[in-house]
Amino acid sequence: MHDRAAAAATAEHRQVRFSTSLQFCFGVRFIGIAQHDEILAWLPKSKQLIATAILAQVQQRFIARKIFLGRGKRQVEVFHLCVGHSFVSYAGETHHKLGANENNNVKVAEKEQPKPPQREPRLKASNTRERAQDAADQKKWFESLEFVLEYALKNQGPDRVSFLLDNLVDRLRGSGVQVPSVVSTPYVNTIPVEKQPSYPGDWQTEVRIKSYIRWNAMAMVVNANRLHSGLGGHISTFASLATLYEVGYNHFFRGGDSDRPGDMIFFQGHATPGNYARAFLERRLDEHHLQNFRQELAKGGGLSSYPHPYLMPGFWQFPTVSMGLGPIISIYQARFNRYLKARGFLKSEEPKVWCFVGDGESDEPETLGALSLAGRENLDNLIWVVNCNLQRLDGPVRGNGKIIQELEAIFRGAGWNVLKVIWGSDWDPLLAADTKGLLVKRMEEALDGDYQKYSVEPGSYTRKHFFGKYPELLEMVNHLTDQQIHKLLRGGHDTRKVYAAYLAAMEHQGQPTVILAKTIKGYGLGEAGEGRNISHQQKKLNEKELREFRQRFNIPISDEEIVGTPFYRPPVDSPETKYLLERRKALGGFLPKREVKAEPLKAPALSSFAAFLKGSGRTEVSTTMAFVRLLSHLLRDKQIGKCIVPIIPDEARTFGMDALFREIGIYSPKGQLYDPVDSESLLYYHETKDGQILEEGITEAGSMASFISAGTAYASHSVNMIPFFIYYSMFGFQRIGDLMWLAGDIKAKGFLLGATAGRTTLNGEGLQHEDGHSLLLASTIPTLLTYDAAFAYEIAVIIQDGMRRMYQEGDEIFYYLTLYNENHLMPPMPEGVETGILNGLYKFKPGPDQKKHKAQIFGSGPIIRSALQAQEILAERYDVSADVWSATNYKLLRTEALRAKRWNMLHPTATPQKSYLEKILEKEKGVFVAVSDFMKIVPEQIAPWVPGGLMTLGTDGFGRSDTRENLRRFFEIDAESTVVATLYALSQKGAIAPQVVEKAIKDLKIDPEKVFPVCL
Ligand SMILES: Cc1ncc(C[n+]2csc(CCOP(=O)(O)OP(=O)(O)O)c2C)c(N)n1
Ligand SMILES: [Mg+2]
Repeated sequence: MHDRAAAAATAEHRQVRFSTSLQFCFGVRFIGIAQHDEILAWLPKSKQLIATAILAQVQQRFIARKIFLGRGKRQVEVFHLCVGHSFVSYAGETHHKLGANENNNVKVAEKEQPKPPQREPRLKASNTRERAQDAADQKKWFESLEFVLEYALKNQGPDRVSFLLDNLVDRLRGSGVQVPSVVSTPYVNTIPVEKQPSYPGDWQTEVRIKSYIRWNAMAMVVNANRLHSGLGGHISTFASLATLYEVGYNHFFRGGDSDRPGDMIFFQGHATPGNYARAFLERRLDEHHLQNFRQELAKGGGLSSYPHPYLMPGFWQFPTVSMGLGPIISIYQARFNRYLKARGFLKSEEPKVWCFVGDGESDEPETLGALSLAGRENLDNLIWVVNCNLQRLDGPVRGNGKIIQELEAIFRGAGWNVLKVIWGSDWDPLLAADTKGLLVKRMEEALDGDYQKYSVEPGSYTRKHFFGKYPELLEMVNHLTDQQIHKLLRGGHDTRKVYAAYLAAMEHQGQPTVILAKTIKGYGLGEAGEGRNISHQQKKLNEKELREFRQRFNIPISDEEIVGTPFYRPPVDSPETKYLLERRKALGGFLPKREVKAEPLKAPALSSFAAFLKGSGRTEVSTTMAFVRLLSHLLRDKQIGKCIVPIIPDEARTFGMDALFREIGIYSPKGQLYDPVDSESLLYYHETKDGQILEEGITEAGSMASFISAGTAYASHSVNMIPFFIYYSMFGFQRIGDLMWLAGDIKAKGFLLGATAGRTTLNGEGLQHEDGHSLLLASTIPTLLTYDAAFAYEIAVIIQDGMRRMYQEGDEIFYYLTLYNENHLMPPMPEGVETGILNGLYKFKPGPDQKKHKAQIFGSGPIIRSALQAQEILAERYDVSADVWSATNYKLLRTEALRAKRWNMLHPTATPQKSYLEKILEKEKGVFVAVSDFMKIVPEQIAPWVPGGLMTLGTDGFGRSDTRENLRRFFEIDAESTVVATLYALSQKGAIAPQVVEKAIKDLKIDPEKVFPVCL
């Protein structure tokens, strides 16, 4: 048998580390089979049972066949403990009291001894005597345990053994021991039938409610598409989810009507018809809403296709339809809830965070990318339900494999509690009769592609191809008709199994839980789409299919009516409506529901930023440094300091923020269990349980998820938190733009700080780091204000006003500010420029009088210095007086101008309106030039409203690593290039001769034949 086991060890298993006693005593969680030959070598060979047990931990198929048949992971864990952990207490030799230090590592309580063994007996013993002693101890422990198990197995049966082992595991867990997990367990339900709690609800009423919801959800999509072909919508996702939702709605999901925040539920994005259909039964929505599904512009309003708080702000809380974003945000949301609790903002009972995930969605890197955070931080306030309907849009998720098994291994490896809900109750008697493990073996053998086929084909097919593989199995289902075989329920459609899993998830402590629920896509649609590859796209049902649907779910709609696919809602005083409402009342109100109850904050007055308004004197500073100082200043503010949430993906030192580590601490649920290497220094790396900084490590996506959680605390926790997420600007919109888009949808508030901005300012870093387009990407988000500040006082004015607007006035917007790392003198704020800074453009330094020609140069960020130098050169050498303007926000200028233009178009006979931009430029003379460290298209946004047009300079093209000077010449945004552009604009207007420009090019040493920096 050992040989067979070894032979069966597949390459994919080998990559998983085997955890032996030493490893898992000290926190390593993974268990696999990579070194199974070594394990076998130190197993007591004569004892087949234990050997099998160990093999079971390394070979799941043996688990299924041998002593762990159908019992799941726990026994396996216990065997790890027994063998790897020197399970002396049960052997009756010594009673160890196992405890855990704060790091959750095993420690033996003081005065208790002996210590747990520190090494693998055979592999690590340092000398012969020790080795012999270890081996002898080990043997005794094995024998003692084995005796107990064999005795129990013989005399009391597997159930009692299971009970015994479960209790031992619980005892260890209760003592804080990190019980390791195997990466995969048999393809059966994790919760055995004997552990299933009884169902507390009125099961039959619930079934009826669920059926009506199913019908209405289907009818919404069918009706919408009948009226307007191509409106889209999805029937089959919710059809697979209905039970998973309904058990939650009737028994678990807590609403937020009390002081406690409601549970935060990330519903599967394209299953919205199910949520709407339920809200209809709850009488939160009416028939006209359902009729206007996906017709949001219809009279009286419609329903958004997917969960969008921006479009339905009283209803949806979490946008989820961009696959992967809901899952990652849910993890950081659960973590942020803990952060709020640790910092004293969340005083009431902690809400649960639920996230419904598609099995196909699990392929998105964002879905699985942050799992380990949830495991590491013991987020037992987080429950994921993966709807394993085995299909995605085009076809099977893992036709040649098993998505549930694959996910189980991943989640377990990341430290999650995994509950598999694979088989419905109909399978319980079959599994009970499966004394030889043949059924489980067959369950393991069949692939997801096969299971999909079983859901589509008649029962005779399953009889022949699934059960028929082994005569004994065939016999086992002799008493079932083909129809009954076809109807054998999958776990995710079985209310009782789902309830058991949810309850276990709610009660589980110390780990997040994932429920892997096996379902059928398009469940109940029959030939119209159940289990079929076209199921995801199915939007229409013919009359026959409608009748079948009605029949299957007992919907009280007559033959005459059925063609019209009417909605059905039981009367107000019906048992169903009463039950439904009573359940929601008992659970604290309706969900989903978004409500803004946060008290406004008082933003500090601009005068409190005096230090930033008066300039930097003779000291050169960058806008990044100015921002960091401003942040420190805000953190000390008595009113709002504590509400600030600095979020940093491992770049605090780059941005000069390391002083904050000690000052306000880095949030860590475990505090700091080690002596930091720099503890002697003033700025040591300080982790603490109530730390204020979210130091996320290298994950911009995770940081953005934290930003979103913090930025929506005003709606989800009724408390205004002010996130400042500072990052390398290149790795913002470009890398995680979809999360930033979602931040707009979810109405997150706060400040995004794109540091190291500018294609030429971050010199030396090259193509992948130098950002000259984040402002452009940012400009696509409607509720985002994007600022490109040049000076410290501008930063102060923008942030002060941002706080006022978002937290005092309640505007549901957010901010993006570029920050640069170029040091220069920060001038004092000129009089009266605040409005100009906020509106996007103001005159910073007028040119000298009495020059022949006039020009206006708009500069942004540190490149305003090119404009200022050009101003001098133009005056001195070319008789041009150039006024220099600071352009802080082209997007806003454009939006304002568009607004005025549109109004004028629609009111052609009224006095035309003028935008801010038009007003401030109308009296200005000369040519207009814009220069910045961003692509030309950024200033070009305002070109239509600039008198005489706009000459733009910018950094189109890939970045390069070189000095700032060289880069600015290369991209033609330095002072000399600005002079030439201004002169050229003047020559274009006929104000000067082209020869003057040509001479300037020569004098200023610009190579007219130099390479064009923009490709193509
Ligand atoms: C990022 C992203 N890519 C693609 C899509 C389009 N899309 C919507 S649903 C879907 C299939 C989802 O399959 P699964 O996650 O298994 O959900 P199911 O409908 O099967 O429950 C796809 C590809 C999307 N919404 N988001
Ligand atoms: Mg799916």
